[in-house]
Amino acid sequence: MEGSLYSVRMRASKRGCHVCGAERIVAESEVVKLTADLTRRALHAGNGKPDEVHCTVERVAAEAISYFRLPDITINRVDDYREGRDLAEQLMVKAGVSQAVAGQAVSLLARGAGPDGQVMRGAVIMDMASGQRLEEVPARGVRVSRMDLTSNCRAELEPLLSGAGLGHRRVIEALTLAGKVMRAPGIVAELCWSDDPLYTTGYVAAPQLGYQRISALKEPGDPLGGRVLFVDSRLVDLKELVDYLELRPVLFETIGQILPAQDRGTDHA
Ligand code: WAQ
Ligand code: MG
Repeated sequence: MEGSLYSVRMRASKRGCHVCGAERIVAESEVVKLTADLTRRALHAGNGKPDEVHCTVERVAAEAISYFRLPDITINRVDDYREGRDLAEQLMVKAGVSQAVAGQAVSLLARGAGPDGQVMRGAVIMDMASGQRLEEVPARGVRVSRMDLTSNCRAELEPLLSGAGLGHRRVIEALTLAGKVMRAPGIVAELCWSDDPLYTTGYVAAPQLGYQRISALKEPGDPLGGRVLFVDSRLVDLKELVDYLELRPVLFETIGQILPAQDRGTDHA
């Protein structure tokens, strides 16, 4: 990418509750179209018409950008969300999260991690051993921002994802976010599923496991979702971590692999 790059962030809310958001880094020539596209997306979000939409455009200093490779994607097919949640727990444990904390994180997202069981705007930060929540403001959480693919990387990845049946915009966005999270100091794993009532797929991502997509992590119609980032708080300076997640610009310039689908459901065992 040449010329100036801009971080474009959108967030939409309704009566103070998060409705949707997005974060991109694009060339100056794309900024106007992108802000229009993201505003349109916000106004047509599946979970309620927002009464506020904010778009923020900020120039990114080229020297500040880190360039990385995207994580590999593994597709896990499960028969229902219960199996999905079991698998998610197994994967979190493999990544170093204690069994009890993995279960606690799943329950937290299932009942709504924000105050009064609402959806949070950002992610929970959770200690992998004690389950203690470390984010400062529980309604907001930590919003991972300032990450995207280079235009070449996007052009290479999009047809591959579409060919694998993964053409939904949520896949690329989640993969990019998980990619940035996995490079963060002290992160051991991430758990995520959408707050979109119709989008039931989620994932566990971890440095050693890559992006482990799980076909169902909630029931259709469920409006709750969220993200939990697990850290080893003995190794982490929280301020350094949050600064990296929110502020440090990251671009992915190389795609990862898309690994063959695995049937994890008991019907297929
Ligand atoms: N930083 C931190 N947390 C975020 C961010 C962010 N930038 N964006 C969303 N969240 C949190 C917030 O609590 C949302 O309610 C929750 O995550 C879900 O966000 O098929 O679409 O945008 O491979 O609804 C994953 C599977 C889809 C994709 C996730 O999340 C696939 C998704 P959503
Ligand atoms: Mg959403």
